Amino acid sequence: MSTSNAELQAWINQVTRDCRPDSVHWCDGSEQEYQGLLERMVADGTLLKLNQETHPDCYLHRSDPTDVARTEHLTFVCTQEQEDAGPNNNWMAPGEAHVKLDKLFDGCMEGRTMYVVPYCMGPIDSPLARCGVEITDSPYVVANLRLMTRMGQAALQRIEREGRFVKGQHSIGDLSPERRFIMHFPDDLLIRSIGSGYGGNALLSKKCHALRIASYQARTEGWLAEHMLILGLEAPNGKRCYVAASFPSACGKTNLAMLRAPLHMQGYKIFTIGDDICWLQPGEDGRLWAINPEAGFFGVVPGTNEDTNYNAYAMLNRDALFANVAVTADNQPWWEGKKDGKPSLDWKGNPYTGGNGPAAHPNARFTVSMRRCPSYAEEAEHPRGVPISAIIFGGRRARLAPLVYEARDWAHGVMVGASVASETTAAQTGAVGVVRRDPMAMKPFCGYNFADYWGHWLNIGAQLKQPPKIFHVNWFRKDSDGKFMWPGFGENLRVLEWILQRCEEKVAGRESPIGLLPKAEDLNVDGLDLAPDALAALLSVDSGEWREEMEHINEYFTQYGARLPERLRETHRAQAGRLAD
Ligand code: SAT
Ligand code: MN
Repeated sequence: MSTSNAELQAWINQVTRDCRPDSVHWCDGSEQEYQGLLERMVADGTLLKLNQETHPDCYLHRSDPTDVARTEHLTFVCTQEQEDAGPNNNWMAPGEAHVKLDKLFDGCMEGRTMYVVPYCMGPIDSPLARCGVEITDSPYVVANLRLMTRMGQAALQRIEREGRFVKGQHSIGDLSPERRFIMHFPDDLLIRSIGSGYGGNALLSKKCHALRIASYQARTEGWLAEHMLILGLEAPNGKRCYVAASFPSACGKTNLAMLRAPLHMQGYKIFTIGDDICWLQPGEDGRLWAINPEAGFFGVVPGTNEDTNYNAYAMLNRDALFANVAVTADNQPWWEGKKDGKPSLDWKGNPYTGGNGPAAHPNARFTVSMRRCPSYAEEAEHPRGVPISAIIFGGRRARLAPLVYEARDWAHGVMVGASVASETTAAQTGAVGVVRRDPMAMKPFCGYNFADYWGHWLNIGAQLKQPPKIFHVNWFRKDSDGKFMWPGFGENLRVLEWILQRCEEKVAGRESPIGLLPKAEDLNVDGLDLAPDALAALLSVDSGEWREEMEHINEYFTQYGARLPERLRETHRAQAGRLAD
């Protein structure tokens, strides 16, 4: 096969010459092609068939044990000037990066098939959607892309019509962490990734394209590429509004996006539009419109059950690809938090003894098409997207941050987002539970200098006649015994209810130096088993601790030097002042 797009054809010819695959396969995105890939992978052991009676069309992939999470220290943004990548990114000069990568890619596909995968991020006819092509030697990556993106013929046609696309060159190489790099060349709309077959490192459409390259592109084109879920919230009166919410990896975006109303809040319904990435653009009507560029979910498996995420659990018994879960004696997938069955083999395929760490890897993942989600919303296919009423920022913080508060205005909201901190999780290689600054949950994903990114956020806000209200939430506050103070999961709907009421101006808030908090009587806690005083603690602002926090935020902002927008500096100063009063 070939393409009428000369740039694409030339690039494919070049990569073929360099990587020297045995054959080249252009992916058309058909069901037949998908089934063929699965069969081939079952035959060579890349995939294991799970119990087809209990889990039809479900498969398990066991990663190389050194390749189970994103590797941020091997991820680079290669702009001409280091300053443009900013202190928030690892940087390498493009020339140096290409020399390194050329060596690693040289002949790396010998004996393998090279797949050419055209894909579209967003509904195929959406003006907000953008296309890309991933070249990979991993059939496992291709199968994941088929579930996660609109991939194949239609995407290629759009590329041929438009002429513009992001290039992603990927090889699993030899899977060695010593020869692993995930490099971005935003000026050339190019990604080159080698040595990993894991999600965010290898499914280049996701974090590499839809966040790092897209955020860079969005800055010049006047939109935002964000690490956010999108949900539709339908109130008992039938009115629907849309919320975009940003949390770091493995902090519950998928759970919130698919939340099922608990018994006492049956009038409410949540519809899922996206669980990880959101592209936002000011509309002609002065509102902020959002699309989900993806077509599937790549979610954390451990902890998922009927209670924590009813809808996700319901998706996991058909047409799902699992990575790094354990299996039961009758070959069903098993993970920590699953309520039935018991593990027979752990995620590495060794007999599970109980003494050797968890049975499933804590970052074990599922890949499943969005259409399999019971709460999936048709609006996910609307070319113009959905209008956003509220933006939520959040992190995982045992202390300090209240359950929920509302920013005073857009600029203050940008400061709230820019100051987010969160404890690290198993989604990235390295220590778990360390608090780090993770502005807008984009620390690992912003493709350019954060200072410029915050400036861009401020500019976008200035264009909105009806900007969304901005909130901050923290489901993860702990008491002095280390126990979570808030039940989380489905009960988070209570907080969404308050947010909705604030958007509709149905309730007033309580002023505090950091923003508006709910009045205790406005947050529905009926039937909740909260410890005495827990609600007051969850909704309290400790001025002393917050004064310290403002110092830390100031130190963090100082790294960005003169590039930090003055407006952000002022907003910080004003809040520090309110805390001092
Ligand atoms: O591997 S991914 O980057 O796609 C998942 C995550 O860490 O958010
Ligand atoms: Mn994510």
